[in-house]
Amino acid sequence: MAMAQSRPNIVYIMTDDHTAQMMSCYGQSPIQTPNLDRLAREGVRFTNSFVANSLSGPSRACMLTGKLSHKNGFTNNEHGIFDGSQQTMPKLMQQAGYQTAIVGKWHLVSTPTGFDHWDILEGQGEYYNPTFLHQDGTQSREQGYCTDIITDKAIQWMEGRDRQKPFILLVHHKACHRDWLPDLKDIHEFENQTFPLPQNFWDTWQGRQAAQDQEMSISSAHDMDIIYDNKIYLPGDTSRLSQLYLDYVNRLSPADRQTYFQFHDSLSRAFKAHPLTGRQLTEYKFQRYMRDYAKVTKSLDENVGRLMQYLEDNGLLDNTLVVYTSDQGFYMGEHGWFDKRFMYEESLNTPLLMRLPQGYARRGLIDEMVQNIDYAPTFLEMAGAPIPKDIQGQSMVPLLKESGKMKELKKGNKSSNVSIPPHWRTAIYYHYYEYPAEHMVRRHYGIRTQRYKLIHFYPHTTAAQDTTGRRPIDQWELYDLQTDPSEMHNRYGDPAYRKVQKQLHKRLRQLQRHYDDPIEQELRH
Ligand code: SGN
Ligand code: CA
Repeated sequence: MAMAQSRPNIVYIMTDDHTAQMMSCYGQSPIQTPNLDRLAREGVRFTNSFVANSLSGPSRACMLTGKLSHKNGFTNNEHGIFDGSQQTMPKLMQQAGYQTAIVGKWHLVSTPTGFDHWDILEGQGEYYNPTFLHQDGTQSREQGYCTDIITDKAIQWMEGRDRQKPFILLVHHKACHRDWLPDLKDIHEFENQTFPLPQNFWDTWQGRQAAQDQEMSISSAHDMDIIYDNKIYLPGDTSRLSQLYLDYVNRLSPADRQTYFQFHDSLSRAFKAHPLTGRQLTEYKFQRYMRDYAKVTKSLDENVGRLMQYLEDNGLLDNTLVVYTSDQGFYMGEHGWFDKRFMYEESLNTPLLMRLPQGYARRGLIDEMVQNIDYAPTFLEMAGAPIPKDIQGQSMVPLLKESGKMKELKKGNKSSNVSIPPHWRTAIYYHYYEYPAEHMVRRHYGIRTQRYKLIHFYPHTTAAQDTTGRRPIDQWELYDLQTDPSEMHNRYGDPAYRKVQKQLHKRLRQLQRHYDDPIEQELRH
């Protein structure tokens, strides 16, 4: 019993596609996220938090297993089915005496394993009156807005839990995933705000072939659809995605539908009265995109506040690790894009905040490079459970125990016996697989160090076998993040970077060997 009380609870909140550029605690954000800011203020904020494969299912599989995609088997959303019979963090937490639960987005096709309780969205899930799949095999359409419902379910489960045991609860939101449908109470928010264009919004992707070939551009009518994505729709309109758009909105009750269309019809009429073209149209789409995303984020922030309030009111805050992260970052117009997938900064990064339980003294910023394969070993160590040898991530516990004051001490006094991890990683490995697929981002792998990034976009088949009708791409890219943080200048082959390039190739090979990724050998054959 003493053990049960001393071990912390874990509330892991993971959103979908919420990016650091849209969180005020990360600076530069055009919107305020006061509840997330509070988490950052009272806890720690990671400045170098990365995913291993910037896509929903793969990212979730990395988190659940502590292993990279080629080891956990879930490399992409479109052809994968998560093998739930494998070792996972929730199963190991159960063995360690924790109660385990997940509510919200699951997105791994197979049924969750290792959870005492689960209640999940079907596939991507819906914003309005979403359908949930329950543990007893039934499903039901729930009434309300998905971010509120997922929070309600999280609170309900905590209310009914076994209070003799510590718990780990995964709260997986759908927000802020496409197509960014707001809670109706927020439908008029941000309408007077004009969002600044990122400085590389009009990027023409010179020297970057894969970037030229993507289908995630705000400017493209095919990639960002004016009806489906921007909700410029009047009855009688038909477009590629209008039916899908209506399917989602028509989940609202007739009264709510009226509220929704009252607002959107007037927008649509105004747009159609003065049709835009060219850059004006692209900028208009950008503003609509930003406003919708901001509305969805507002409700997310409020619901995080609600969950925190519950923990506080129930005396749980002091002995609970609260994690806030996303399944990946997202482009908010950088390079002219929405979506993710690329190994460029905005989608390789994922926000990470933690409010730490008693006994974990670190506060403020943590600059060490962490990755989503690190959650599993971190939670296991906190639970006092052994970390199996085949887990590829590193426990963040040593980073969380150290206090800022101790760090200062150590700087000035090398002999101090403060526990800063001496061998923390200085580079991360990335591998993205989903091509050919929606948004047409080529397969690639790469390494990111503190200053540089080396990426290899590789053809998924030989040129002769490529059935997509597109040119096969086999291109290396190198970025100097210090002089070119927006990754506009591919330095690969530049004589000024010859030495750096050679070194990065070597370190990349080392990482591939270390993580046992067979891709390089495969490409040679
Ligand atoms: C859906 C979206 C895509 C998105 C993928 C993957 N299209 O297919 O824009 O890239 O999900 O996102 S949508 O029209 O269905 O919204 S992920 O976060 O789940 O990996
Ligand atoms: Ca996602």
